[in-house]
Amino acid sequence: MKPRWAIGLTLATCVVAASNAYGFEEIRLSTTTDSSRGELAVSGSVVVWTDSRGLCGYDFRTGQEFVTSSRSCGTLSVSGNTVVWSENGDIYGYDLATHTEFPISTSAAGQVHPAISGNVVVWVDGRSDPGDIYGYDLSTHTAFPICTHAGHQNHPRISGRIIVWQDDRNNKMDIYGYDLASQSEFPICTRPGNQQFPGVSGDFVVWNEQNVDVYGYDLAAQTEFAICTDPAGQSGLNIGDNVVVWRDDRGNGDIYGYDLSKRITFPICLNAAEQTAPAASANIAAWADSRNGSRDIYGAVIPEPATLALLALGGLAVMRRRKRNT
Ligand SMILES: [Ca+2]
Ligand SMILES: [Ca+2]
Repeated sequence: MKPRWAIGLTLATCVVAASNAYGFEEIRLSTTTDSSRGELAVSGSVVVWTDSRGLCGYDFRTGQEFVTSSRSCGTLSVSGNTVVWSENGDIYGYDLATHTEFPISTSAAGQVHPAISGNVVVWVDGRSDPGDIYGYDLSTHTAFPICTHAGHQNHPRISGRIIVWQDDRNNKMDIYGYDLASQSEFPICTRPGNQQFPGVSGDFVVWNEQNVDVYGYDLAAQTEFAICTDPAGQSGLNIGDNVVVWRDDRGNGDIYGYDLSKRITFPICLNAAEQTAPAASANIAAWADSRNGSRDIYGAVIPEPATLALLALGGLAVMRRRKRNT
């Protein structure tokens, strides 16, 4: 069941005349003119990013931006109240509720690209070879190896007990996974070509195919499916709950989404400026946006899946009109 704020915001989005032509009310989340850096991340109602002030965020429940005391930098990940990031080859965390920063892994080798789900943090670790996957349980304060196979394992993501990453052990990029419950590794996609930058949410694994398309795999049904194969490039994909988002080059650097429950694609932001680095949860999409000159953070409330189906039709009509006019 969705939290009450989400229902209220969804209704508001339906009632208020949407500020873009395909149903999403775009909101500027960052108030500084300093350019943001790296990626952004979403968990529930909260969007976090890093800019010159340090770790910043916006909570859709309060409609307020917040600036923390943390100096966090670069690529970050958030789950509940915990934000994690890599800094000078170490992994740190920040608790948004207690406003405290804490180290997670500071071993001599380099640790980069952290991701978090619940109490488990995973990252790329260089202590044995160019890239292995390690994890840390915040509740038991224990670190553990996840994949130390020869070859380069990179870009780990985690959802619950499932960890996924890209792996070049077969001399090309494949997607592998690990189940924390059974402590077993398994291949997800090892076919020819490069599969990279995976994401995972529940039973769904998604990845970038050959640097241009988006594919998914249902771990429960053990079936693969195409999410977006438009001839233009798709990149920077991210997944949160049932929503996949990516940057799409079919227009002018836009943000698109895909609802895994309804299996529908919908445009989120087609603004003429460049949009990049999207992230999402069930209710929220956020991205970096250059419409004001600086790299600002924008976001939008994602309507219920049933409403999305109608909006997708409207959005497709907008795209067709745009195509006719060019
Ligand atoms: Ca390795
Ligand atoms: Ca654009």
